Amino acid sequence: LLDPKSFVVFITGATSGFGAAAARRYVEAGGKVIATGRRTDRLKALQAELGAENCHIIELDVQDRTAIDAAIAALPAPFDKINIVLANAGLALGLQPAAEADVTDWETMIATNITGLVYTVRALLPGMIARGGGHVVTLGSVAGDYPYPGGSVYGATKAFVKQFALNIRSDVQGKNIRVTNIEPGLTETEFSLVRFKGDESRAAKPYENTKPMNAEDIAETIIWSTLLPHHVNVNRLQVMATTQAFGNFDIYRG
Ligand code: NDP
Ligand code: 8X3
Repeated sequence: LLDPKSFVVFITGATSGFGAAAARRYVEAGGKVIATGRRTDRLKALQAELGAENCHIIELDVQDRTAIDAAIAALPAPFDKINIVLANAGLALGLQPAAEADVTDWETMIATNITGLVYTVRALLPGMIARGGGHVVTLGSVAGDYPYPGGSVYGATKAFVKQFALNIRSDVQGKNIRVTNIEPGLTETEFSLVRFKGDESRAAKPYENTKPMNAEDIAETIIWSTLLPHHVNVNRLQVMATTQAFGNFDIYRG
């Protein structure tokens, strides 16, 4: 396995859920992280917990391409030697049928999950190639493979992320860059609270009377995929809670 002490990990969406858990897990393993997100109070608390020598923080909205480029250009040593990008920031908004969905919700999901993610990867890839290698880890979802009612644009953004990751692999052939799309299923984070816009009782429903995965479970799969030797590339990693499986096709009988 690789030595995680050599890892410098740029994380989007490090204020909560998978991103925050991954920041803790990488620092625990001896790595350094650049933790980014919009909520500065959360970033400051994370830095206080992990130590400024291990955790550099940047307030960043992934929809702002100029800010991403400026933040990367201004990184101090040793945080400027990024060799892992965890393109994790993302969200689902709403669960209405397509004909009733709020179009601004769709726009926000596309602007974050697709546009923000490609900005992030595009900004960091050339530096990693110039430094001799690295690893791009993207956050897809089971929703990128399996359709479900109300998942129209969210699932489609995650299908985009999967194909983007696979296509990048083709482009970086021979450059010592690995690309992995992590595809989790039901995991209890702030994801559901965001999807249902702060409605705590609706947000709790998907996790009621069952055992979902938690952010630490996914952080473990993320770090595992990056610890494997350089000659091993996990293309896609689909992970579900043991309590989650597949349903029947929905046949309409009029
Ligand atoms: P959380 O809501 O707990 O975390 C989402 C993170 O994304 C937050 O840190 C948030 O930070 C950040 N974020 C959202 N919008 C922006 C933005 N415009 N700019 C920068 N950061 C942003 O959810 P999860 O940890 O569960 O989700 C992380 C990723 O995993 C997402 O891409 C999600 O789609 C995916 N996923 C989640 C699953 C689940 O069941 N939980 C399953 C499969 C995939 P801030 O608001 O501070 O900017
Ligand atoms: C998050 C999992 O099933 O809520 O991507 O879409 S799901």
